[in-house]
Amino acid sequence: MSRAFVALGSNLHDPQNQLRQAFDALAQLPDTTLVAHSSLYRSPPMAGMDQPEYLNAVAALDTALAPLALLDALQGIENAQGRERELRWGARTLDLDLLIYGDQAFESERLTLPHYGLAERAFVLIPLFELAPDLVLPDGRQLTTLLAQCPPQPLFRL
Ligand code: A4P
Ligand code: MG
Repeated sequence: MSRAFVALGSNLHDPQNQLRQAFDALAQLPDTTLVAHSSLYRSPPMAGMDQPEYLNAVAALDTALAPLALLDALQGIENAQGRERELRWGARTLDLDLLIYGDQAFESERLTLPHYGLAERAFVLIPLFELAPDLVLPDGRQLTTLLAQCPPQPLFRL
């Protein structure tokens, strides 16, 4: 079993319901336990894009699925909740990003671990801190250090 962290984001079609549905779907993945999920957080879209506000959260999983199998499963949940891929960074019903998988650092066309945006995104770091305040990344950086260095962003806990 490996401990994995998944970032959830939604800014279309009732985001709160999208995230609740996604927690249920994560809990039903094969060979996987949903250990915990964070509070939900509201924030404006990154980079001042003209889109509705986002709701974000992070989930902790214990899983026996290999990283690429877990990514397949996450994309299956996105698709089941009506995700359409048009624009990069476009508005979406549900985005599931695999943030961390155990202590693995991994780079391929389909999967980069840890997730490339982790360190710059308060809407990822703060809910992750709720679940794992002592987390250390595979490269040895501490979550608390990333949080201290993250540019300030508006974020409201529901
Ligand atoms: N991929 C590579 N590594 C990973 C990983 N660790 N986890 C590949 C998940 N996917 C990974 O993702 C594009 C490709 O990344 C996938 O095919 C996968 O093989 P996608 O989900 O299809 O497309 P995307 O979501 O548009 O791209 P991306 O890079 O996930 O978008 P971002 O960077 O997550 O930005 N503002 C706020 N406030 N909150 C948000 O949640 N989200 C975005 C999306 C923009 N602005 C936001 C938020
Ligand atoms: Mg994504």
